[in-house]
Amino acid sequence: MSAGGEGLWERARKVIPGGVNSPVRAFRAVGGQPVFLARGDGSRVWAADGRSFIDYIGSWGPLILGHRHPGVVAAIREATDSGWTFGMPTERETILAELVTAIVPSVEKVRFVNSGTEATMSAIRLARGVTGRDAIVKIEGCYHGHADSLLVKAGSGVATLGIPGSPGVPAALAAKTFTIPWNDAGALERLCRERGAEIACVIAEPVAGNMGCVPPGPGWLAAIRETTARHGILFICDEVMTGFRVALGGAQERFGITADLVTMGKILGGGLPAAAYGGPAFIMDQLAPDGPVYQAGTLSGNPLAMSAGIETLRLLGAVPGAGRALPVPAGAPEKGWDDPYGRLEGTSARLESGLAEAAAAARVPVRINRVGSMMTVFFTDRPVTDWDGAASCDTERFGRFFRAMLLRGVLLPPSQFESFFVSLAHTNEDIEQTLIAARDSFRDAI
Ligand code: KE4
Repeated sequence: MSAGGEGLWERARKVIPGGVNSPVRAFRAVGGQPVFLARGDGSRVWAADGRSFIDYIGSWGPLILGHRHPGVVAAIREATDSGWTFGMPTERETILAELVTAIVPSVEKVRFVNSGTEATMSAIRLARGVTGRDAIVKIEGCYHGHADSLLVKAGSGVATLGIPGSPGVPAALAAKTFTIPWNDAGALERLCRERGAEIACVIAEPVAGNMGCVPPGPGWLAAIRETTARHGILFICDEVMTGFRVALGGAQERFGITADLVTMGKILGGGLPAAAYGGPAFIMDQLAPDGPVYQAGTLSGNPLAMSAGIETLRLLGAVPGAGRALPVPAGAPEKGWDDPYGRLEGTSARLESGLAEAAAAARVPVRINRVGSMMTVFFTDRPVTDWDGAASCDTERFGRFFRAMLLRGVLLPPSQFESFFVSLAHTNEDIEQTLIAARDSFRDAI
């Protein structure tokens, strides 16, 4: 089964490993050939052969405004008129930093990098640098990019030292990463009591998006916050996916928590390569050039990406501190939506309930987890509250559902263990079309 990609894929595989620049795009988890896209606009994408799809990947999170929003197009065009990279400071970086520090709780200073991996890798180095401790804790099922210390899998038993999750990760480094189960405050408590003096940080997605969408259980985020504080361990809240997605101030705003360091990405760059990590000034000032912890980047704070990010956050309702006016690019709409997150909640809730009804009508057992405009349809008959629950899903059945939806013009993320995203460009008509496709696709999935 192809969707505009067979010739392109064969060609790509000759010069790019697997024909893709990120493994999940190869459709290994769902079967069939990957779709090669050629264009996107609003809620839709077009394959190279002209077929179009309602898009729920949204570039894996960045496109909360949909593809090619006119405001972001205008911002990018305007930035190209002045030149788009200098390797020297520009005001655009300061404007975006002022926005982030005004809207993201706990962030007084922020350093821009180019990907979520760079953000989490750097935040971990900073945590290790300021605490003088080497060990870190990650949560089973969470993904924070592909830095060595984070590509580990749980050893046998709970909270044991990590073992390499990929060839090329030195065992000695993996052994510095502890892994505990999601939603298991007891495991965190025991680990910190026994090994807390060695641990620099706990890094966690506040809403797991990379085992599929799994919300924090009652008290889970508060337990991470309280337990780490008691042991002098930094809490790194990885909001690369949830930042500006589940609320303008991210999951920290939505769930009322304040981490020590926050990593951001995806929406922050409006779909261009930009990410960041931030926190209180007394920690961030430990970074070079003021402090001893080194981190650098040729294209960090790239004015083109900064412009796309500024316009994206402006359209989502962000205003900088001290009431500064934001630049409105020539040709951009004067203002964004009224209540964008309320609007996203409405379309996302309709999609969730419609999918649940469609699955029930086809007698297919599913569990749908949703936080705001990120959600996952798990093919299982039991609640999914952690990695074990997600891993027990019927991935074959998900694959059949995915392919059936693709044939009916709906593009979902090609893996059971991913979240899909509703954007402000998704109309009620898009949602209804998706639900019509789902009614038949659930039956095909059996
Ligand atoms: P990047 O290095 O891919 O920009 O960001 C890594 C990252 C860090 N933290 C969180 C919470 C993330 O979700 C990600 C990346 N997310 C995946 C989607 N599951 C990116 C898609 C891909 O790997 O192609």
